[in-house]
Amino acid sequence: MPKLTLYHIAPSRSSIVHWMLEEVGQPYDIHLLSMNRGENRAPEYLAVNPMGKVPALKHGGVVITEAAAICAYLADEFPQAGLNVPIGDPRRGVYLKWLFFGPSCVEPAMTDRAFPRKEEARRAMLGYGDFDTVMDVVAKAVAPGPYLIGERFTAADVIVGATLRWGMMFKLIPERPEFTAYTARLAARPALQRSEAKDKELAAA
Ligand SMILES: N[C@@H](CCC(=O)N[C@@H](CS)C(=O)NCC(=O)O)C(=O)O
Repeated sequence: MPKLTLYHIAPSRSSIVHWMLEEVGQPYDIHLLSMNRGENRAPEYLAVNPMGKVPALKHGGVVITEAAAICAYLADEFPQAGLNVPIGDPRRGVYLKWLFFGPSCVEPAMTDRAFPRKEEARRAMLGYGDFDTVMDVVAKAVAPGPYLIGERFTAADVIVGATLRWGMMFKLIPERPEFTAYTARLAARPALQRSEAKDKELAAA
Protein backbone atom coordinates (compact mmCIF):
# COMPACT_ATOMS: atom_id res chain seq x y z
CA MET A 1 0.00 0.00 0.00
CA PRO A 2 1.34 3.52 -0.77
CA LYS A 3 2.72 5.21 2.33
CA LEU A 4 0.65 7.84 4.16
CA THR A 5 2.63 10.76 5.61
CA LEU A 6 1.05 13.59 7.56
CA TYR A 7 2.91 16.91 7.65
CA HIS A 8 2.00 18.08 11.08
CA ILE A 9 2.47 20.80 13.69
CA ALA A 10 1.22 19.61 17.09
CA PRO A 11 -1.29 20.93 17.97
CA SER A 12 -2.75 22.84 15.02
CA ARG A 13 -5.26 22.36 12.21
CA SER A 14 -3.23 19.33 11.16
CA SER A 15 -4.48 17.72 14.41
CA ILE A 16 -7.81 17.41 12.57
CA VAL A 17 -6.19 15.08 10.04
CA HIS A 18 -4.27 13.32 12.80
CA TRP A 19 -7.64 12.46 14.37
CA MET A 20 -9.00 11.38 10.96
CA LEU A 21 -6.01 9.09 10.39
CA GLU A 22 -6.66 7.43 13.74
CA GLU A 23 -10.30 6.92 12.72
CA VAL A 24 -9.18 5.41 9.40
CA GLY A 25 -6.90 2.93 11.15
CA GLN A 26 -4.28 2.53 8.41
CA PRO A 27 -0.55 2.85 9.19
CA TYR A 28 0.85 6.36 8.72
CA ASP A 29 3.97 8.40 9.43
CA ILE A 30 4.18 11.87 10.86
CA HIS A 31 6.58 14.45 9.47
CA LEU A 32 6.68 16.93 12.33
CA LEU A 33 7.33 20.59 11.61
CA SER A 34 8.03 23.45 13.98
CA MET A 35 6.20 26.72 13.40
CA ASN A 36 8.54 28.46 15.89
CA ARG A 37 11.54 27.46 13.82
CA GLY A 38 9.73 28.50 10.63
CA GLU A 39 9.97 25.01 9.15
CA ASN A 40 6.57 25.37 7.47
CA ARG A 41 7.98 28.32 5.48
CA ALA A 42 11.23 26.58 4.52
CA PRO A 43 11.78 25.71 0.82
CA GLU A 44 11.62 21.94 1.54
CA TYR A 45 8.09 22.25 2.90
CA LEU A 46 6.96 24.91 0.41
CA ALA A 47 7.70 22.29 -2.24
CA VAL A 48 5.03 20.14 -0.54
CA ASN A 49 2.52 22.92 0.18
CA PRO A 50 3.32 26.28 -1.42
CA MET A 51 0.88 27.85 1.09
CA GLY A 52 3.35 27.07 3.88
CA LYS A 53 0.50 25.66 5.93
CA VAL A 54 -0.31 22.38 7.61
CA PRO A 55 -1.90 19.94 7.19
CA ALA A 56 -0.58 18.29 4.07
CA LEU A 57 -0.89 14.59 3.41
CA LYS A 58 1.31 12.57 1.10
CA HIS A 59 -0.17 9.30 -0.12
CA GLY A 60 2.34 7.58 -2.36
CA GLY A 61 3.02 10.18 -5.04
CA VAL A 62 -0.07 12.29 -4.30
CA VAL A 63 -0.06 15.39 -2.11
CA ILE A 64 -3.34 16.68 -0.72
CA THR A 65 -3.72 19.89 1.26
CA GLU A 66 -6.68 21.54 3.04
CA ALA A 67 -7.97 19.65 6.06
CA ALA A 68 -11.48 19.05 4.69
CA ALA A 69 -10.18 17.84 1.31
CA ILE A 70 -7.77 15.47 3.07
CA CYS A 71 -10.52 14.06 5.28
CA ALA A 72 -12.84 13.58 2.28
CA TYR A 73 -9.97 11.92 0.39
CA LEU A 74 -9.14 9.53 3.23
CA ALA A 75 -12.80 8.64 3.75
CA ASP A 76 -13.16 7.73 0.06
CA GLU A 77 -9.79 6.04 -0.25
CA PHE A 78 -10.45 3.75 2.72
CA PRO A 79 -14.20 3.06 2.55
CA GLN A 80 -13.76 0.03 4.84
CA ALA A 81 -13.45 2.55 7.72
CA GLY A 82 -17.07 3.59 7.06
CA LEU A 83 -16.33 7.32 7.25
CA ASN A 84 -17.61 8.39 3.82
CA VAL A 85 -21.04 8.49 2.26
CA PRO A 86 -20.75 6.91 -1.18
CA ILE A 87 -22.22 8.19 -4.43
CA GLY A 88 -25.79 6.95 -4.69
CA ASP A 89 -26.50 7.15 -0.95
CA PRO A 90 -29.25 9.76 -0.41
CA ARG A 91 -27.36 11.12 2.62
CA ARG A 92 -24.34 12.08 0.49
CA GLY A 93 -25.58 15.59 -0.27
CA VAL A 94 -25.92 16.47 3.40
CA TYR A 95 -22.55 14.83 4.14
CA LEU A 96 -20.83 16.97 1.48
CA LYS A 97 -22.62 20.10 2.66
CA TRP A 98 -21.16 19.71 6.17
CA LEU A 99 -17.68 18.90 4.88
CA PHE A 100 -17.72 22.23 2.99
CA PHE A 101 -19.68 24.20 5.61
CA GLY A 102 -16.88 23.73 8.17
CA PRO A 103 -14.10 25.58 6.34
CA SER A 104 -16.30 27.91 4.28
CA CYS A 105 -18.78 29.03 6.95
CA VAL A 106 -18.00 27.96 10.53
CA GLU A 107 -14.31 28.78 10.48
CA PRO A 108 -14.46 32.21 8.77
CA ALA A 109 -17.45 33.21 10.93
CA MET A 110 -15.32 32.45 14.00
CA THR A 111 -12.11 34.09 12.83
CA ASP A 112 -13.85 37.22 11.52
CA ARG A 113 -15.42 37.60 14.93
CA ALA A 114 -12.05 37.22 16.64
CA PHE A 115 -10.44 39.76 14.28
CA PRO A 116 -13.23 42.19 13.33
CA ARG A 117 -12.95 44.13 10.09
CA LYS A 118 -12.46 47.90 10.22
CA GLU A 119 -15.42 48.30 7.95
CA GLU A 120 -18.33 45.91 8.38
CA ALA A 121 -18.81 43.70 5.33
CA ARG A 122 -22.24 43.40 3.76
CA ARG A 123 -23.95 40.17 4.79
CA ALA A 124 -24.69 39.28 1.18
CA MET A 125 -20.97 39.53 0.33
CA LEU A 126 -19.87 37.15 3.09
CA GLY A 127 -20.10 33.48 2.12
CA TYR A 128 -21.16 32.61 5.63
CA GLY A 129 -23.70 35.42 5.95
CA ASP A 130 -23.46 36.24 9.62
CA PHE A 131 -22.07 34.63 12.76
CA ASP A 132 -25.37 34.09 14.60
CA THR A 133 -27.03 32.35 11.66
CA VAL A 134 -24.05 30.01 11.24
CA MET A 135 -24.16 29.13 14.94
CA ASP A 136 -27.94 28.55 14.86
CA VAL A 137 -27.71 26.33 11.78
CA VAL A 138 -24.91 24.19 13.25
CA ALA A 139 -26.65 23.95 16.65
CA LYS A 140 -29.86 22.73 14.99
CA ALA A 141 -27.89 20.15 12.95
CA VAL A 142 -26.01 18.62 15.87
CA ALA A 143 -28.89 18.73 18.39
CA PRO A 144 -30.67 15.47 17.40
CA GLY A 145 -27.37 13.57 17.38
CA PRO A 146 -25.49 11.54 17.76
CA TYR A 147 -23.82 12.76 14.55
CA LEU A 148 -24.43 15.15 11.66
CA ILE A 149 -26.12 12.64 9.38
CA GLY A 150 -27.71 10.68 12.21
CA GLU A 151 -26.46 7.42 13.69
CA ARG A 152 -23.35 7.21 11.56
CA PHE A 153 -20.11 9.08 12.32
CA THR A 154 -18.41 10.43 9.15
CA ALA A 155 -15.51 12.60 8.00
CA ALA A 156 -17.93 15.56 8.17
CA ASP A 157 -18.06 15.14 11.98
CA VAL A 158 -14.27 15.29 12.11
CA ILE A 159 -14.33 18.62 10.25
CA VAL A 160 -17.29 20.32 11.94
CA GLY A 161 -16.56 18.73 15.33
CA ALA A 162 -12.90 19.72 15.37
CA THR A 163 -13.83 23.29 14.41
CA LEU A 164 -16.41 23.54 17.22
CA ARG A 165 -13.96 22.05 19.73
CA TRP A 166 -11.26 24.51 18.67
CA GLY A 167 -13.72 27.44 18.66
CA MET A 168 -14.96 26.71 22.19
CA MET A 169 -11.44 26.09 23.50
CA PHE A 170 -10.37 29.56 22.32
CA LYS A 171 -13.69 31.13 23.41
CA LEU A 172 -14.46 32.13 19.82
CA ILE A 173 -17.92 30.60 19.89
CA PRO A 174 -20.49 30.28 22.66
CA GLU A 175 -20.63 27.05 24.65
CA ARG A 176 -24.16 26.25 23.54
CA PRO A 177 -25.58 23.07 25.10
CA GLU A 178 -25.97 21.54 21.61
CA PHE A 179 -22.26 22.10 20.95
CA THR A 180 -21.05 20.80 24.31
CA ALA A 181 -23.20 17.66 24.07
CA TYR A 182 -22.02 16.95 20.51
CA THR A 183 -18.33 17.56 21.25
CA ALA A 184 -18.60 15.41 24.41
CA ARG A 185 -19.79 12.53 22.18
CA LEU A 186 -16.81 13.14 19.91
CA ALA A 187 -14.38 13.34 22.84
CA ALA A 188 -15.45 9.83 23.87
CA ARG A 189 -14.13 8.39 20.58
CA PRO A 190 -10.97 6.34 21.13
CA ALA A 191 -9.43 7.64 17.87
CA LEU A 192 -9.70 11.24 19.04
CA GLN A 193 -8.28 10.31 22.43
CA ARG A 194 -5.31 8.57 20.79
CA SER A 195 -4.53 11.47 18.47
CA GLU A 196 -4.77 13.97 21.35
CA ALA A 197 -2.46 11.92 23.57
CA LYS A 198 0.05 11.58 20.71
CA ASP A 199 -0.16 15.32 19.98
CA LYS A 200 0.65 16.09 23.61
CA GLU A 201 3.75 13.90 23.39
CA LEU A 202 4.78 15.48 20.10
CA ALA A 203 4.27 19.00 21.43
CA ALA A 204 6.39 18.23 24.48
CA ALA A 205 9.22 16.59 22.49
N1 LIG B 1 -7.26 26.28 4.97
C1 LIG B 1 -6.24 25.47 5.63
C2 LIG B 1 -5.74 26.24 6.85
C3 LIG B 1 -4.48 25.64 7.39
C4 LIG B 1 -3.84 26.55 8.42
O1 LIG B 1 -4.14 27.76 8.53
N2 LIG B 1 -2.90 25.97 9.19
C5 LIG B 1 -2.16 26.74 10.16
C6 LIG B 1 -1.98 25.89 11.43
S1 LIG B 1 -3.41 25.96 12.46
C7 LIG B 1 -0.75 27.00 9.64
O2 LIG B 1 -0.18 26.14 8.99
N3 LIG B 1 -0.20 28.16 9.97
C8 LIG B 1 1.17 28.45 9.68
C9 LIG B 1 1.35 29.67 8.83
O3 LIG B 1 0.40 30.14 8.20
O4 LIG B 1 2.48 30.16 8.80
C10 LIG B 1 -6.83 24.10 6.03
O5 LIG B 1 -8.02 24.05 6.36
O6 LIG B 1 -6.12 23.10 5.99
